[in-house]
Amino acid sequence: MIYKRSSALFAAAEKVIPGGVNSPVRAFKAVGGTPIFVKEAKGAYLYDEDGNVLIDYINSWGPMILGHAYQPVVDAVVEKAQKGTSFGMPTEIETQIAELAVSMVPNIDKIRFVNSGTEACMSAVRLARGFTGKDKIIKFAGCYHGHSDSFLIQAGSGAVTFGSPNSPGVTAGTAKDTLLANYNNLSSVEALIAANKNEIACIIIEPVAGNMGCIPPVKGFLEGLRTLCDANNILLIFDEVMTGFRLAKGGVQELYGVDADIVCFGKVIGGGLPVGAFAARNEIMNQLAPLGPVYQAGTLSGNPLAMAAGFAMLNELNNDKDVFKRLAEKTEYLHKGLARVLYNNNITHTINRVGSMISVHFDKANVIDFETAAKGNNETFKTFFHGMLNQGIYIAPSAFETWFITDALTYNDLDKTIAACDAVFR
Ligand code: KE4
Repeated sequence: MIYKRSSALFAAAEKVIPGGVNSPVRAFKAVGGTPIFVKEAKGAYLYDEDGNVLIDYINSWGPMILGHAYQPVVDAVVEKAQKGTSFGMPTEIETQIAELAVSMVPNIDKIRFVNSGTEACMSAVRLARGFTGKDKIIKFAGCYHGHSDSFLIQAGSGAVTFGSPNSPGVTAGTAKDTLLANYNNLSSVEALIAANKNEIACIIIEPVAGNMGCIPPVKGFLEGLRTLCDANNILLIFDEVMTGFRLAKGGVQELYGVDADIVCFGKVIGGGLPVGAFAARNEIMNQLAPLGPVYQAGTLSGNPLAMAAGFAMLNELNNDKDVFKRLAEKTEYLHKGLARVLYNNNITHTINRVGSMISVHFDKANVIDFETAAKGNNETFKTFFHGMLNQGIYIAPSAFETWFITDALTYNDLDKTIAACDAVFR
């Protein structure tokens, strides 16, 4: 693969954008090499600036669950754009997508739209603090909830990839209110609750983790968190920015049958435009301004252009009764194929998968938390990443990321991907 134009574009970008990118993981720092500049995309394929065609397993980090430039979403955006993109005043489509989301997701009566997953999670924590009157929060090592200060205490993906779990600029004052537990480890949560009696407003978690690679909750873990929250007047926040509208219509609450108090969304809910959201039952959401005292706002929140994209996307997912089954079947097929060729090439590995989220870890141990995820052989991962890329397969440029399967992938694409993996290690 040649990347002459991407290299030139990256050199130009570096002069005017920090690190040449608008989000760190895109810079390929964890795997080395020059970031790929994309010219356009359609379905499961990226067309880069050097004329290479890549099968895409990242899909903008989740949103493109039905494929790039998905026609019903494109049509909705084009049609809406011609009528104005944002007014800073209420529009009907905000109510339409809110009603649809509330009908799809359990345990929510109201939803507030924002512009990113970070905003959704940041606002959800403020709401939990306002609702409970308590200051502290529990998050899990390796989970990432966006880049607001309360979360950059030991974030997953980005910060971990850069090997600097704490970010400068986060004050000690902020850090003291964030407590760190270990994923899939209920006793670590119990210990924090015991040591901070009556001070904890919420536990925020990726109920299926995606920022340490894909890590499913072990049996009883989510149920245990629910019990601990009920016993200690703590709100349970499911950060479903990745899993929402991806793992099931009702997300992880539906898939695992565990109720959250507040649910955060991003990615798929915006259909590729900047949309985040947070949602809960009435008694919690009614605490939000202008109804209640917890302030939260946004110039472009609920703008009709982004709402049109999200509404088209959610309608497609809501009306297609087999889509999540197809996605899970394609991901299982890929899992089995990759495992077969890695085993045949004597490559020590483990693969985690939930629905249409999957990750490959080059270590023999089961990957159940941040510590075991960090044990993966990064040199093997770099060989894997570049070996696949050179064969036209784009996977996550970090061992701490998840792949996101799109329904636009054909079984022929999956077979090509499996064969490419075989070729890397044969
Ligand atoms: P955004 O602010 O990037 O829209 O969402 C933050 C966020 C919140 N919660 C979860 C579970 C997330 O995965 C994310 C963002 N995910 C990363 C991928 N690891 C986005 C990619 C990036 O940072 O460029």
